[in-house]
Amino acid sequence: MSKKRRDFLKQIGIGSSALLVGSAINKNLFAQDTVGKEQKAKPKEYMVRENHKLPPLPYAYDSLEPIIDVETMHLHHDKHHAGYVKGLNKAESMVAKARTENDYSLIKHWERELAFHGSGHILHTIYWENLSPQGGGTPDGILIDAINSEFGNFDTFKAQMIAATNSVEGSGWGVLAYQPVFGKLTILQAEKHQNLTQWGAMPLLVIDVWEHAYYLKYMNKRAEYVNKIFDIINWKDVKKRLEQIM
Ligand code: MN3
Repeated sequence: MSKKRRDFLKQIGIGSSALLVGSAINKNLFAQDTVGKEQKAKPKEYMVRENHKLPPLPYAYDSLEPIIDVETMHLHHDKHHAGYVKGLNKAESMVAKARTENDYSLIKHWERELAFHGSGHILHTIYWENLSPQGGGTPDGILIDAINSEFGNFDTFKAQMIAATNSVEGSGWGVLAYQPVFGKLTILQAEKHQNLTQWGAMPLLVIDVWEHAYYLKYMNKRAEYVNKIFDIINWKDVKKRLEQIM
């Protein structure tokens, strides 16, 4: 680090101990105040990206009790979802670094991380909003019209959604999606977060069946969790997602 930069950081109140912490904070500052000649002198500097933030839950942690317990909500949101946000930021940073350094020797790994953590972040963000303490019941408006059109009626849709979600192999999701290419709803399974999709499908309702979503309360009884979650589905949110696409 140049003396000039050290002086600059001192001026803005970042002392020498903070500088020793290293990692993201310092690299962000480096990238932002690297201009002109210094940029040429340090061609390998790159921005550590923190584009993605963990969104807060749209309700209290204990408000989905007794269907989803408060301990599961804390672990699931604060640890698991936070981990996907962190992993996505890291993957975006590392592909940016690969571009800057023109070194793509690890690109396969980071592209896989982009797919896994990016999809994990997207699906969890939808999952929280899909649920509500005031949820349950049945959908209305264009959502029930689209369900009736594709599945015949709500009960048939629900039977397929539950069967597809329960039978996800290993960790994954049941997904009700709108497929704009075909102009209709479809039910898909996702293994992990990113496998077994149709390109273009827009998730409207997602049910997380990774064990971390239910194991504390339901243990190995995935089907019981999937059945009960229908009592807290926020159909207004699911309908809003369809309205925004159509
Ligand atoms: Mn999860």
